[in-house]
Amino acid sequence: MTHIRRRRGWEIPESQATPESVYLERRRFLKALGLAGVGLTIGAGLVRAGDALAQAAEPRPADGANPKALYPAQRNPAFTLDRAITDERLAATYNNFYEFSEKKDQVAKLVDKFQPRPWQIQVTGLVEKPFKMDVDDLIARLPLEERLYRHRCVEAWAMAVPWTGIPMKKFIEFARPLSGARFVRSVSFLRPEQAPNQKIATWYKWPYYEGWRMDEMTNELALLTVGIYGHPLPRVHGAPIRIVTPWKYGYKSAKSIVTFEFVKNQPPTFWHDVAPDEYSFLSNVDPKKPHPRWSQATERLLGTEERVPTLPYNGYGEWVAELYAKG
Ligand SMILES: Nc1nc2c(c(=O)[nH]1)N[C@H]1C(S)=C(S)[C@@H](COP(=O)(O)O)O[C@H]1N2
Ligand SMILES: [Mo]
Repeated sequence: MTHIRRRRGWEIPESQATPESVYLERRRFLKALGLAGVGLTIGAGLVRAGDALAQAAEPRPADGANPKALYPAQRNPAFTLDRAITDERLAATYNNFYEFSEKKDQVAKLVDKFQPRPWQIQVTGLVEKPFKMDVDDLIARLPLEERLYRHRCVEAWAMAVPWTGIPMKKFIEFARPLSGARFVRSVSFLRPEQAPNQKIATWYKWPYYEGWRMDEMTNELALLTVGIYGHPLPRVHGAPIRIVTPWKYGYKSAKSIVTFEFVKNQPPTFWHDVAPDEYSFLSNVDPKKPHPRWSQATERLLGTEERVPTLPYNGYGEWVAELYAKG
């Protein structure tokens, strides 16, 4: 990548925004790359360092080896934060995962029966050859990296976490969709015996299903996520595999996916089907467009409880605004 990404106006130097441990970790990482001298500003050096990182293939375990050997994955320095990383325990006890509970503090208490391994991923629809594979085989074959992303729930709380994942673009290349594929949809698990609210909340159309345009999923930001805070995803965050699309409201980041289907037409989505006036297919973060029941102008940061302005595309306009320029 020869393109030099300009620093966005709202960014502050990461050394001011991140906890000391993260700052030190980053120093170590730069040192490993022989770049410790270049400082911490975002510039050509670091962008190129990102490329070097992507190319420095991590050792892969033999089939069946402990997938934990892949963690922590190397951090992609192209993605920086304007706020502190959310405390891990807080992020893991304040969850939207309606298969278990509609109460955020209850999810962590109800996930014990859920068995995210072994787990098969199915790829179907408009692809050269539909297939199924074990999630850990998939993880071992494709490149893993860590990214610091902001996360903005449609309910107006926000967090910032280090995800580990495979660029969705790489996964799509691997899946080999046909040229007629214009959308990707996901389907999450259906296991009422392991997920109590799938039994109780029968008014929802389980399993959870989501969808995105192909140009959104091949955008650099879309991350097929398998880890968080430097280790495999715990159940509460959607083990073993989920999507993260940080420029969209949180519900587009579907958890615990079992199927990806490539389709020709825009697919229905879970929340749009529940309340079409409240949740659109695209659901891009937009401070100017209020939810019918509340403003989206500001957000509450988990942990500090500070209220800060919400940014268009959750601050990721530089990556994705052009996808929507033609309406
Ligand atoms: N399968 C599934 N995925 C889901 C949800 C859900 O209820 N079920 N909730 C969504 C919402 S509203 C948010 S804000 C995020 C929360 O992710 P986290 O708990 O990892 O922070 O997951 C999203 N993905
Ligand atoms: Mo959300």
